[in-house]
Amino acid sequence: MKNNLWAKLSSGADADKNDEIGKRDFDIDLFREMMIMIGFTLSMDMENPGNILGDMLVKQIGCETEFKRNEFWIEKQRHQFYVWFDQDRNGVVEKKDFDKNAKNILALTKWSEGSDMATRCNDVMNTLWKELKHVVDTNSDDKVTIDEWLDFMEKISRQIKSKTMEIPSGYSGYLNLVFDLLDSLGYGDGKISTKGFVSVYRTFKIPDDVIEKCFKEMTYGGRIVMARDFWLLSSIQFSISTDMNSPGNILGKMLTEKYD
Ligand SMILES: [Ca+2]
Ligand SMILES: [Ca+2]
Ligand SMILES: [Ca+2]
Repeated sequence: MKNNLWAKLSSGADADKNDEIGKRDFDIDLFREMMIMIGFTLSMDMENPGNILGDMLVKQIGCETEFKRNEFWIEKQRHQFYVWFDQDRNGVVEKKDFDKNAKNILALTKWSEGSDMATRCNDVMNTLWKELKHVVDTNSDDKVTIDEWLDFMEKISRQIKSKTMEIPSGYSGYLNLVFDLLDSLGYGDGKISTKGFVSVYRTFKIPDDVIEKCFKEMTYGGRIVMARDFWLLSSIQFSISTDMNSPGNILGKMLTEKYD
């Protein structure tokens, strides 16, 4: 992924100063992630002249190649399907799984039934289910199989890549909801804390120290605040990036038990 521009920029980096970052090539990776983040933020306002630069950078850095499934991508999506979405563990995803998912989120966050957040949580789950069913339940049996799920995520990944990080609305609503879930545990202050991050991923039986280490690495040793934009960026990387050092893939490695 490093082209001449990045090679030039990284040649000035002083490796001796980066000991605490360990194996990560700190300067160039941080710079690249920051650029993607700026491009992503700016791309929300297409009228902004600065967006042309952001758009160009995002295309150059993240979206320059066509999306292709690989083994790691399939493994991440299988995790999403079987652990996050197939709540009753019967091997297919149905409306009732989405209902259960919403209930679990309400129980974890203590958003009370009828509150704005609880209403949004239920709306997001209903919308995502409808979108999923509409896009990939081709045999219309109200069940989504793992193969149908992989098709859905591939369509999303292709759309994000071809349209410069434009996320389909149902999936975008879901990613934002997960941010609100992670943000609200600890303090609902617009950023994900280590505590919030640990309390969600602990439910997947991942040891606390592993989750803490992963979060620290994702946030470049705590240098980047995990605010909404950075979470969305990480989630997009989880879906499309082939860069194994990107925050989204660090998360992917943790979820698929490849992280140590
Ligand atoms: Ca199920
Ligand atoms: Ca089906
Ligand atoms: Ca928070």
